[in-house]
Amino acid sequence: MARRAIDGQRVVGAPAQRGIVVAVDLDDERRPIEPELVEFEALIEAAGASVVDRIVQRRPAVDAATLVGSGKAREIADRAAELDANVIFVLNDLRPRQRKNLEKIVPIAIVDRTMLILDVFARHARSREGKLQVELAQLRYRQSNLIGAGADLSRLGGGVGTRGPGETKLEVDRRRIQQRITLLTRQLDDVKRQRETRRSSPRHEPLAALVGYTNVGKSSLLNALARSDVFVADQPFATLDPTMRRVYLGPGRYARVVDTVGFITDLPKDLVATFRATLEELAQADLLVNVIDASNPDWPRQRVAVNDLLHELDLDAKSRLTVFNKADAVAGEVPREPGSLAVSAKTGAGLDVLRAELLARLP
Ligand SMILES: Nc1nc2c(ncn2[C@@H]2O[C@H](COP(=O)(O)OP(=O)(O)OP(=O)(O)O)[C@@H](O)[C@H]2O)c(=O)[nH]1
Ligand SMILES: [Mg+2]
Repeated sequence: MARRAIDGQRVVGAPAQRGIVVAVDLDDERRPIEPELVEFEALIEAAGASVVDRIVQRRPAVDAATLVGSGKAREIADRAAELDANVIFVLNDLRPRQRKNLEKIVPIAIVDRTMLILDVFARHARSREGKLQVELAQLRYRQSNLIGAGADLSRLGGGVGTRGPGETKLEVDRRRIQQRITLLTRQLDDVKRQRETRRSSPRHEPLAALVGYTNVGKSSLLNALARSDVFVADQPFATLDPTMRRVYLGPGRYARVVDTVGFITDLPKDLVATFRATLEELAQADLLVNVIDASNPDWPRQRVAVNDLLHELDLDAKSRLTVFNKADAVAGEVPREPGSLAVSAKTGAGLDVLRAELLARLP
């Protein structure tokens, strides 16, 4: 059976992963679980796995030892055997101790939300820098959470990864992981230096950066504005590498518009750390165009996540323009706020107003 080395390639043609979604619902009315589950399942799909069941346990707090209650854990194990599932996807944060205990009761791979997001990133990374960044984030996360290679999504499938690795295997893994981290860090430094050299070339046209939650239509908007053909897909994290296009605003006036990686609630810390260099390019922008998916009833929650991340990236002081996209798909009224615009990247509605606004707001 072909296996994926720590630094190796994805196994081609590996059998599909059949997953059970597991979540603890803390019944917090400020944080309803349903939208989070919907988003979680979209991530699972983007990672190429399928959901065969969903088990949600409602309780006032997570179990300190096993996350779900131990009775529930046994129920999950039975269900997994019955449905021939080879992975459980856990929505809540999982401490190393909880993971270890849970592994003993449910003897299949356990993948948490962070690992899932990292896996989707790994699948979608195209540039050398993107690939290095994702692998580094994966290894760091694995290292700090004592996760063995048995839980590697891309290795799952018939017979593989049905159990966590033994202690000795883990020791070997750990040493190799550390060596690999050192190497990746060095390579990334090189890439960064090269980019800085490129950046120092003269730029005279103003720069607007599209920011927003994942899947809101940032790339579509760039395409509509620049008449370009950047990759667009109805799934989270279709874009990872920043893409810049020149956009015509009016006679003799152009702007550079950059499309970047989308945000998500609780974006894994290891990812923010490794992607900081990419995101730092936002600091170069004259204007942040905050794109919102007006057709998604969950947009207010998404907006909070975006604001939190912009704050974390020290971008609070940047000039911002709020754009409600997918206006064509809104049932009822498009949300309006002072200074905001409603557009549709799909139909082109509102793009003239957006161009005019960019012209007025950019230096
Ligand atoms: N109805 C409608 N759909 C849209 C519109 N803009 C984008 N979409 C769809 O929304 C989905 C996501 O679009 P993308 O442009 O890939 O979104 P993104 O923000 O770049 O997403 P990531 O790069 O994955 O973060 C695609 O299926 C698009 O076709 C719009 O104005 N109206
Ligand atoms: Mg995109």
